[in-house]
Amino acid sequence: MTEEKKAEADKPAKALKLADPVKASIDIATQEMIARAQELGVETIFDRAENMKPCSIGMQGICCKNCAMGPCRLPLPKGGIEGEDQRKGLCGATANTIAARNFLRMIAAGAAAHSDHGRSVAEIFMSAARKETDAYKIKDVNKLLAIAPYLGVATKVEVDGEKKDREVDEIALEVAKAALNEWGKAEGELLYAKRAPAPLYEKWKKAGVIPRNIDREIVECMHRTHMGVDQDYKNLIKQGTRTSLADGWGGSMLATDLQDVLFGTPYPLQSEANLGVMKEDHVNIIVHGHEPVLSEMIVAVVQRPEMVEYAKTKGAKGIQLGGICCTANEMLQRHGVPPAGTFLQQELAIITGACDAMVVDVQCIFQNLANVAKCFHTKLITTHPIAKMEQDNVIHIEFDEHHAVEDAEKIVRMAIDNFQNRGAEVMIPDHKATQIAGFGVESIEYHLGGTFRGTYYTLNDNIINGRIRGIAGVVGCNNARTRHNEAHIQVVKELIKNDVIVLTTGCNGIACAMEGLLTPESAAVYCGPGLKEVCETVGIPPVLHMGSCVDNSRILLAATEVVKAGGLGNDICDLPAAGSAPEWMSEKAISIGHYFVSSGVYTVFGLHLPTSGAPVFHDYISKELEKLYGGKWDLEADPIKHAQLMIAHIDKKRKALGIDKARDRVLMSMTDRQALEA
Ligand code: SF4
Ligand code: MSK
Repeated sequence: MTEEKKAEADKPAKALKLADPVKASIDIATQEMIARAQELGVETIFDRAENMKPCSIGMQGICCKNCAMGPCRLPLPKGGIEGEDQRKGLCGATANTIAARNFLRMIAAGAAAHSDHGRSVAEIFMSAARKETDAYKIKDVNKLLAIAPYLGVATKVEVDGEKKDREVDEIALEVAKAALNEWGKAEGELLYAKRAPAPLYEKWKKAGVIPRNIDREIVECMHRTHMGVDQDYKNLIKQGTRTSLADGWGGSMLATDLQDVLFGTPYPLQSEANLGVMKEDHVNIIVHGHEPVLSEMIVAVVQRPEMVEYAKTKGAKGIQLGGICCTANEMLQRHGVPPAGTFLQQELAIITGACDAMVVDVQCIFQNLANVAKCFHTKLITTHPIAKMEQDNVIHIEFDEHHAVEDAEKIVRMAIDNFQNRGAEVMIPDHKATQIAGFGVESIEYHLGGTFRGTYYTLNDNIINGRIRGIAGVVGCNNARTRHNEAHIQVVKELIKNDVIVLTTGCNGIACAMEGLLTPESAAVYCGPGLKEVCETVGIPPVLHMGSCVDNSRILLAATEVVKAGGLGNDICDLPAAGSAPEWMSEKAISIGHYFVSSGVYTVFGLHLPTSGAPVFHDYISKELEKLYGGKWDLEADPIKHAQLMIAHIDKKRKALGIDKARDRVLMSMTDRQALEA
């Protein structure tokens, strides 16, 4: 070791920097809990973000580690270079090829996560259809009958020249088989692709991007991005399109549909949100992750009188269930279970000292949860065979649909038994907000429909007459590189202020709930006059929570219904609509963003995109793709400018539809009206 290195090694270790709670989050409960964690000496993601900065080359998408000759990093040299072709990896891969390959791998991982979730649900659906389990049954027969035709399953049978209803059990079994087949069939195309508006389906057909089966598209992404295979960024992203469509119109849509059939289609209900939903005198169980299959059983078990009694024998007043991330959203929309927070609040739920068990399944789960749980009495329970943790304080109770109720009982009893082990350091922030959640394609039709029957015509009418300026899908994660929830809330408030109705999912939905934007009353405070009038007349919030990450498929179908209702063009890209993920972090967000774009939606991401180091590829996805599918990517980190870009796009579409003048309507007084009637 040189003298210099020795001196460096002998220096006392630097103290880790701590996050400033107010700079880290706009949410008071979160600020309080970050401060609490620091007081207790428990490190959180907010502190880690202060001490480790991201790699700027990776951030721009121009680091390739697809073979052992790399990683090859291709930053633009200071002062620039003479020609783009001077930037090459060892094999000659250009920045565009590398960024496109990385982008494709993100889409593949995101699509895999959503679709594997869908596959798990389809497998349980099959068990239910075969009656191999008592825990799961067909709950929503209407939804089953609604989706069966899209999977090629007849709901009627001809007997003696007469059409008769088929047995539900028979239909369920065929739906289960047809659905599972979508992951690996040898021939044909994704059946749900035909649920898209016909012109969009034709665009996909012409471009050759209709998915063949879900798994195949993901596998092909991995093959094409292996060293020395596909080297043309346009051809690479074509496969990215096909894979993302296999996610949005495939794995995710199947997950949503089959969950609705098994657990019930969501309808609006009241609940609360934020860490304040936890109760000091109750056993608190937090479910976290994405797959609702075990949590559905936990919801049922905690409501049993004998469980509540058991909790009382341990000194608790009852059992309080809460959630984090999208398992929370799944439980919220069907049962009203309140989310205790977004992605960035998962450690904080344990730091309250009142979390008796945190039950995790798959996706978005910090490995550091185990380290935080070690500092408290919390039982951290992994439940999925594909998602274990290495730390020895983590308990693994593997979920099996054949013993689903028993698994849930074991977990709930463990949490109850743990109530007595709480330390003195309980601190639950006193902040929560009321929300109305549980919207979907069906309930929008019902709530915004006519007096006597559900329809999308009334929604379309309000868009055409300009009361509603347009529709925005604002979705996605938190990202510790930016102030928690700030961009989510600013983007959404700017949109509704300008009469744009917002459809939300994922952590954006939870963030909006925490901010009080998911109540009909919020319309009077935050909306422009047109949207306010609609919300007050119909009694809906200006921000409609549509569920979890896989439920972004509900947004695709809602947009399709708007097209079908007429008067706003023939395709999704004709609609005055835009998409947004202001604080994205997950590979799933890239897959979602890309299937929105490929379905005709102008989609703006916040923070940064991993394409900025490859300007030609970046231009291709943010300009040229629009010619193929009608949608395109955009990037804007500033939340207000971000929302304004979406509004400008909405106005452009209104103009193209010839409905831009409707916004100039004069609001008539009663005297004016009487004069007209006379
Ligand atoms: Fe470098 Fe090419 Fe290997 Fe990538 S595939 S690491 S660019 S040599
Ligand atoms: S949970 S993917 S942080 S939205 Fe679906 Fe939130 Fe993003 Fe996970």
